[in-house]
Amino acid sequence: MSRLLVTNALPYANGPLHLGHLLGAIQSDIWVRAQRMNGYEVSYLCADDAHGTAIMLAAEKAGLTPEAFIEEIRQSHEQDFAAFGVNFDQYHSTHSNENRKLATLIYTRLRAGNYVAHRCIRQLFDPEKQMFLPDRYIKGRCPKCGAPDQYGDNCEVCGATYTPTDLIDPRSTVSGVAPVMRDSEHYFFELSQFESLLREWLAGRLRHDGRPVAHRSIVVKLREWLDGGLKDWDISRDAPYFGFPIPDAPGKFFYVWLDAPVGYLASFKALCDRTGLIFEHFLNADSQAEMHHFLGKDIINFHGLFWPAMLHGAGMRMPTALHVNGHLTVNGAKMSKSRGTFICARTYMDAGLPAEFLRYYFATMLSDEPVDMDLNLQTFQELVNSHLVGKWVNIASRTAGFTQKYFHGRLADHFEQQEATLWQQWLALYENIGTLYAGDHFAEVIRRFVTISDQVNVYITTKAPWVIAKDVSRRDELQQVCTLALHGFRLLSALLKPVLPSTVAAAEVFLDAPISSFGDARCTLFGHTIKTFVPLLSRLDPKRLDAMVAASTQVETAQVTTTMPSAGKKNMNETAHKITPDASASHASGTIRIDDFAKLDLRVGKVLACQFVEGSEKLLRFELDAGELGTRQIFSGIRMAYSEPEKLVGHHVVFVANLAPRKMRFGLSEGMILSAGSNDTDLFLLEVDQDARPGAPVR
Ligand code: B3M
Ligand code: ZN
Repeated sequence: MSRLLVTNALPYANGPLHLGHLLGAIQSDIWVRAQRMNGYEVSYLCADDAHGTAIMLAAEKAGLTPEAFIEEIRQSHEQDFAAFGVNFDQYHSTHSNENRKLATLIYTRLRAGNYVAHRCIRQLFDPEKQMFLPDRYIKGRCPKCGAPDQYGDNCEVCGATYTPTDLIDPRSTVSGVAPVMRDSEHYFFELSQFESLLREWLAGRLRHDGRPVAHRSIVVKLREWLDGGLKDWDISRDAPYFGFPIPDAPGKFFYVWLDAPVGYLASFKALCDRTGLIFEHFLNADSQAEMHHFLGKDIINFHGLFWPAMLHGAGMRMPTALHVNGHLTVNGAKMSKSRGTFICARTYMDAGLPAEFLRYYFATMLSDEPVDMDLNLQTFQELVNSHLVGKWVNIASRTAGFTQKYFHGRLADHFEQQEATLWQQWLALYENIGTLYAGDHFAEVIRRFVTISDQVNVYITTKAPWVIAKDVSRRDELQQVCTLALHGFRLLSALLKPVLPSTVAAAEVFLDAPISSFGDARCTLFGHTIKTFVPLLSRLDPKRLDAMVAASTQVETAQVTTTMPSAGKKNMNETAHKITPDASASHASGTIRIDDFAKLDLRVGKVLACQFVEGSEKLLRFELDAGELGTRQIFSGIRMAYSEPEKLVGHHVVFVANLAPRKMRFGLSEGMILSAGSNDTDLFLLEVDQDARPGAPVR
């Protein structure tokens, strides 16, 4: 009962992750983190879905073996998930030994149970390429309206649906030749034998708590399919195919969707082998462990019909629950490359946007209902700035300074009556947070967050600690205000922890009090000493969103010319901005006019952060407070001259603010910091007096 297997839908190994993938993964990651805080032991699994015709052909086009092709993509997927804090215990591949063994085992058991039938089917065949063609690899003229270049299943011009054999003048999109009809023996999984079992399972009658396996709307949909009569499922494909061979069936391979969900188990098997967990305890038919699948609404037939039937037919346990999410739109429309809203995970990170902002935005809208979600970039910016910076972090920044200055960081020993009453009020609002998370009601959690943080902020504003602080006789009162506010801050931090794991970790360091369960934050910290406050988050700068959209628009052309999704990145330059004399601005004599100089927008920037850049010997990454210009990220090639970058924090430097932003391998560089000197090691930052205001123009 206290152990959970949690899976996230497996992305195909044929392209980079985009924000749509992240929606589901962030949802499952938040759920897993919350369940751990609820006291469960969780194994959180994912893998790349590496088989099938599409991947086979994409690898061929890229001039790679399928194995090499999928391996490169797997690595990029793993990195991208990690960058968004999606923390799988095991990230595996369906093209693995574990999966071959398990898929073969399950199939063998299904065959032994008489659930597999053979039948001959007629299918279009590419005589040039010597392969059977899935419907989407055939194009021709629409049989209804005559529109050219239509796919094998429906016409995008008149909307007619048909089968590929109806097309006029059909062509294989692989070779361009006309396909021919051919017979082939296929293997079918007889799903109809499982109808009554699936009805029981769907109703939740196989769960020990009797709860439904999925949201009502999903159960209704799955039941419609059951009512309509279950058709046998074609699980074989003919060679050439990238997949696992079917035992005792030369030239036949498992259809990609047969071994894809088995990939969940393969990933878990690899985890067991690594950590000593016992696979059978989780997968035996009588296992008490729960198995939760997170997936998109377009693949519920696989997870809600075929997969539970396969598991049961093979003598294994069935899934406990399906958590289904809708699709992601960006700015109200389907993600589109021409609008710059087909946004890859990498592009978001490279624009210097904090991953946890996206996690927060998704959380504000997620519920147990599989509805589509819109990422409105304007709302996104307003929401994270107002909620996270304006409400949550603000509580700490308004009270931590006084706590340090007047009490050496020490909190009061008790609450006075008013404070005790408010604390109880907030605890009441915090009630059931763990249960809300467990039921996928993230948006409701966030509503509680907003209510509590508004109350804490109203309390601070009403008390006005900045006024009380001026009166030495009111020190106790001041300590009460800070103590209660910081307790509120901690409660909110615990609430947010599954959503913002790394930011809350920094809050825990500041409070010097760990949060490992939701209950932890209910305990008071009387007499406790906190650490110095460091700003946890800075406001989202809209320029970064613009940069992300601009970079996404460019990606389209980059992807047209490169077959490998990551190949585009290799062209990106590592070197930072260098001054290159602009011929048009310089005169023959080598002098410039004042209006040439005026083109430079030089500004004072205060260094908020300065770090080494992993993988670069030359660069330091700066984050500057640029006053009214917001914050700026700038990569500067002065690493060799500054071996302790953290010492630059707090310094005031001069930078060119109107240099066009430049996309680098490590992120967006938004300007150039001025330094004096002539070579890599002999460089000195131009500094400005500490009193200069960040953002002040330099003339
Ligand atoms: N690879 C991706 C999709 O259809 C597919 C999921 C497999 S989950 C076992 O969304
Ligand atoms: Zn048509």
